[in-house]
This record gives sequence, structure tokens and C-alpha cells, in this order.
Amino acid sequence: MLDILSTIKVGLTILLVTSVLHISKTEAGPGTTLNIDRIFIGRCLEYQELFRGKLLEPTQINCTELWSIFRDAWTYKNPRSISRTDYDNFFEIAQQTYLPKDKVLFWSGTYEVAHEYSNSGTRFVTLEDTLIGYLVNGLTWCGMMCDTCDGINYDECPDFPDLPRRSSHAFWGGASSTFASMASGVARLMLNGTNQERPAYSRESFFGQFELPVLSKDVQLQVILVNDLNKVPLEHCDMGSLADLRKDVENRGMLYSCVENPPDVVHLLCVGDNDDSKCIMGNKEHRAVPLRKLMSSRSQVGKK
Ligand code: NFD
Repeated sequence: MLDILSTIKVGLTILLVTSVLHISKTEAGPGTTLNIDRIFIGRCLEYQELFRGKLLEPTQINCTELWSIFRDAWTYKNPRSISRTDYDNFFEIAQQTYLPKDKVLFWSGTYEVAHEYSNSGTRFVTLEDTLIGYLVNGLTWCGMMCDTCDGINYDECPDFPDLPRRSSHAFWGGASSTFASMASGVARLMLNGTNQERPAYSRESFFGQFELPVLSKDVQLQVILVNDLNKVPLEHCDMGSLADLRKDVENRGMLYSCVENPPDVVHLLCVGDNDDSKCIMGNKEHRAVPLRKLMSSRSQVGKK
């Protein structure tokens, strides 16, 4: 009897330990991107050597030294203790001194279409087209304290919601405000009016927290409200969260305007999905023929 009880006890302990381990495992995200050093230095060299002819001036920077400065900001440190000031040195050295007037593009909830619109920094400039954003966009990194490793945790990094706010926003918050503080003239902000999960504009977004508050008062903000094809628009200029945005912008003494689904953006959306009724546009010759129709008329010809 005692044997059975102790076997159950051991079994329950194992179950408890594995479920605790499982919970702590699922709360962490993936670890630092493997080969982050080589990716960083490679991107830096590529940015420097191959990006001529874009809206931004090419940079002249020692990429190996820049990697060391970036690495020193977070390696051998607990990711929960990182804050914006850890990256200040990196931002100062990697920051481009000039952003072209009227060409800055912010985005919130519209990553894909905004970057198609900016076209890798040739039509507009997003944070990810600047050196700071380009170097680490899409990468994960976090440090760990240890004696015999390189101070980088390749196994797991904490998920953003699991970090104190000042640590989760340390890099991208700092990068966003460094970028936004240099915008001049007309700045554009692309928002999505068809997302059921979130409002088009949120004061909690990086745009709301780190970009809008540091924009120069001379900047005129033009919102481009994008409605996904085949979805019902949930928000319109001057209604709902867009009305809050107008208030926030005007309270800062800035000029505000808003356009909904302008033709150039609709054209971009139609590249991937020209069956939507919004993609039937222009005069007859330039009208996009829905692929489905074209295919069915071709198969009819084939049958005759
Ligand atoms: P979003 P937004 N911590 O689409 N930006 O207005 C960290 F680090 O909702 C660029 O918030 O729009 N990232 C990038 C998070 C990142 C967190 C941030 C969090 N707690 C800001 N929560 C970038 N390139 O990665 C969410 N994210 C990620 C600048 C989420 O995965 C741009 O200049 C999503 O991919 C742009 O004007 C991304 O943050 C504006 O801020 C953006 O979330 C977009 O930030």
C-alpha cells in the first residue's frame, strides 16, 4: 500500500514539475536569431554599398564597430533590466542626420501595404528603410549573464508582454522616437480601417506612444486609411479612433488630414487580388480584367 502511495506521489511530482516547466517554456519566445552578428554586419555592408539612388543618403560607418556598440547594449544583461538608455549610444552613432522632407511614412497595423507603398525607401521612407530599422528588422535578440558564454541567449527570449514596459519598448520605442523626431513637411501615417481585432489608431501603439509625441509641430500629418479588399470598412476618417487621432494631432498644434483608400493604394492592393470590385477602375482600356474572367473566356475560345 505504502509502495503504491509513494509511486503516486512521485508521479504527481513529475507531472507538477513538467507542467511548471511547460508553462515557463510557453511564456518565453524564440531565442536570439542565430548568426545575428553576421546578419547585422552583412545588412550594414549591404546598406552602405548597394543602396545608392534611394531617398536616403548612403551611410559611411564601420559595420564591425557598429555591431560591437549594438552588442554591448544588451549582451551579458538580464533582458528584464534593459531600458532605452542602454541603446542611446547605438542610436546616436547609427542615426542618419537627415530624412527627406515630405517623405516619411509611419504605419500602424499595416506593415505589409506600407512597405509595398514605400518600396524599400524609393517612394517613401519608413523606419525600416533607415539604417537603424534595416539592421535588425525581424530579428530577435536578448542577453544572459554567464561566465563562459558570449552573453547571448540563443534558446529563449522573454515574450514582450512578459517584460517590464521599459524593457519591451527599449529598442523599438527608442528607434521609433529617434526616427519620428527627424520628420519634416508632410508625414504620412498608414492605418487599417478593417481590422476587427483592434482600432485603426491606438494611443498604446508605438506610433501613439513614441512617434506622434515627438513630431515637430510644423509637421502636417496625413493619414492614409486603408480598407482591405473584400472586408467591410469599420472606421472612417473623422469617426471612432480617427476622431481621437485628429484631436491628439491638433492638440499638439499640428495640421491634420485624412484620406480613405486613395487610388494609388487601391492599385497596390489590387496587384495581389484583382477580382475585387474595387479593382475595376479607370477607362475601358486600362481596366484590370479579373483573372477569373480572363481564364474562363480563354477556355470558352478553346472549346469553339
Ligand atoms: P503595430 P505600432 N515590444 O503594427 N515600429 O504603431 C516590441 F518591441 O501595432 C516599428 O505599434 O504598429 N515590439 C517596429 C512589439 C516595431 C510589441 C515597433 C512590444 N511590446 C515600432 N508589441 C518594427 N519594425 O518591428 C508589438 N510589437 C511589434 C515603428 C509587433 O510585432 C514604425 O516606425 C509589430 O510588428 C511604425 O511607424 C510592430 O511591433 C510604428 O512604430 C508594430 O506594431 C509601428 O508600431
